Amino acid sequence: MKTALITGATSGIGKSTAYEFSKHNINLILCGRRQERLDQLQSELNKTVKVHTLCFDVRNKESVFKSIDTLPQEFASIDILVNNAGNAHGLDPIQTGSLDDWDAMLDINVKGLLYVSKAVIPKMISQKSGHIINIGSIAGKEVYPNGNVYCASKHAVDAINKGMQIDLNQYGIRVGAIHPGLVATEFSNVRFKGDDKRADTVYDGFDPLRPEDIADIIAFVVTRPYHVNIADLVVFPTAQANSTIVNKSL
Ligand code: NDP
Ligand code: 8X3
Repeated sequence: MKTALITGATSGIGKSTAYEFSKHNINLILCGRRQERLDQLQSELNKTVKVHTLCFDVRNKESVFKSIDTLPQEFASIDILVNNAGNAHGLDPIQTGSLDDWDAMLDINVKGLLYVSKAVIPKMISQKSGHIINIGSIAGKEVYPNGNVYCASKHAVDAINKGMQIDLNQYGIRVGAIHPGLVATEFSNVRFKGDDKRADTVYDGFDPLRPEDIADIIAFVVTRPYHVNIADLVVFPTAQANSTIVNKSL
């Protein structure tokens, strides 16, 4: 049986991926900052697969390395890493954006992803196999009004994905990114700092992607034969044409 480490497993895309992987008999290392949610997931999913939880903030490099370096023996080798933890913080023009929001997005979405990857990659190199899935965004392919720093963080994920593909090629490690458009998760609740009414308006009037849709695609990606690597994938809801064009009249 394979083992997957999923960051940001307490909500949205990461949580749905945990459920989807359990259907494919993939053992799980589930990460997030909210221990009670991790505990709940563990008690539900360990009926099907082995589940270990790691509660850390991806910004805290000591916690990241300590948690991953001291995994129990049965979870020590990691076959799949889903670099999913991340969020947008704020939606402001560059001239009025908050420094705290900028720090959060760059520290979590970029540096956090790097810390977790740096902790896991040596295991994959020594196994001469592994699969890293980086969750980017359409915001990593386009820049939209007021998206500035979030878009920068996701453009960085796109670049890191390509860099990993090049550098890890010699070890037979698969690397690929999935770039979703609008997915109805807690993403906008976080972006708008708990203004749930404003968050709901993002997904009003059209049929957005659901986290299960992305989880289904991630499961497809990891279950391809080993010689097949899905390297870069953009996924929209049907109503979406790009970052700014969403048909709300369907
Ligand atoms: P959610 O807000 O539902 O989930 C975000 C997850 O990230 C949570 O599990 C959260 O866990 C975790 N997380 C956030 N900050 C940290 C941190 N500092 N340390 C550890 N974990 C953290 O959003 P989504 O499921 O939508 O987002 C998942 C990924 O998908 C993100 O990278 C996002 O940028 C990307 N994405 C989302 C899209 C969307 O429209 N929803 C579209 C394109 C990409 P906890 O709070 O417990 O730590
Ligand atoms: C999330 C999608 O369009 O809000 O990455 O940036 S978007």
